[in-house]
Amino acid sequence: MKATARAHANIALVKYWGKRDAVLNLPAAGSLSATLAAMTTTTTVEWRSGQPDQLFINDQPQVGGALEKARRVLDPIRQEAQLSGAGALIRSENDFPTAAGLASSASGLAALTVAAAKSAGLALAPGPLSALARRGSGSACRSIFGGFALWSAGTRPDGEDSSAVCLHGPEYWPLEVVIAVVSGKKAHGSTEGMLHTAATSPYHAPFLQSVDRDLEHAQAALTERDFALLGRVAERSCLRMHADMLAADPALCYLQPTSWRVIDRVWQLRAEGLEIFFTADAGPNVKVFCAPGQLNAAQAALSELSEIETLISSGLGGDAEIIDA
Ligand code: 2P0
Repeated sequence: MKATARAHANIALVKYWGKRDAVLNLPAAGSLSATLAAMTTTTTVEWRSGQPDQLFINDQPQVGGALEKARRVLDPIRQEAQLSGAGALIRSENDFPTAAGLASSASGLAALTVAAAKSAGLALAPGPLSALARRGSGSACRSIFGGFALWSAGTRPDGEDSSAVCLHGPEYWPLEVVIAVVSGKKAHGSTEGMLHTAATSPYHAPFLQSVDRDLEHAQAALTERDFALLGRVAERSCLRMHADMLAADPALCYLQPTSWRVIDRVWQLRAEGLEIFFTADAGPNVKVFCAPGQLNAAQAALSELSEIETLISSGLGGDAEIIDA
């Protein structure tokens, strides 16, 4: 009744921002991501009869939101595995600095899902594992897969057609990423930010309408290994998402002045010939994707920006997997 799993964080190239069902975490549009080797969560789940669910992240006991998200994954497993009287003891460790504002919910909920299902004796295929992880945190459904993943919005009210698939494994196109960690005031949570944007931004419907075309172009860029096209799509998806957030009332402003300086430097470096592009999520950090062979030059150039706190570099990561059972 005990298993340990490992999963990696993912960065969206075509962004998820908006839900069609907030209880089941069904997105209003699809999204596409790359999974990162360097940001890993390792989670052990042990089912114990007659005990409550307990969650520790980096040895800190969690209550409230984090435990709530975990239960959205644990409850369907408990039901399916007929473990109604049992609670899960969950110990989760991130190998990257959570204090730096790097999202851990995707890798965390993906690792939890894989470990919880295995330890409950359920042999689930990657598709159902992805749909379960989605219930905990939307973007977690993409972290079940290594390389490049596509999460479809689906149309069914029960969400059974809304999970991720692997488009290409990590070896298909070994892109690399430099994450520029930028300090800034604590951002609003993604769930809350999405609901606020959907309720108040006049740009939300146009943003959602633009996603299908971005998904089509991003998939074509991957098929052709066309880095310039992938960068064009990723930057416009990112900036349209931030425009949508900025148009909310009151505005949601996740990017800081330093984030913009990094973005501007990426544009300059690209004009000088480096094959790189940026993306940014619900926080001030900027993620710089590099074509194969471009990482060292990108890292050297970005390290000259003194406002950046840390640079973290990574290749693409593999599937979420059981490492001990
Ligand atoms: C993404 N983000 O596609 C987008 C871009 C942030 C900005 O997915 O409410 O933590 O748990 O489904 O998955 C972050 O949102 O939100 C996210 P919930 P989640 O990566």
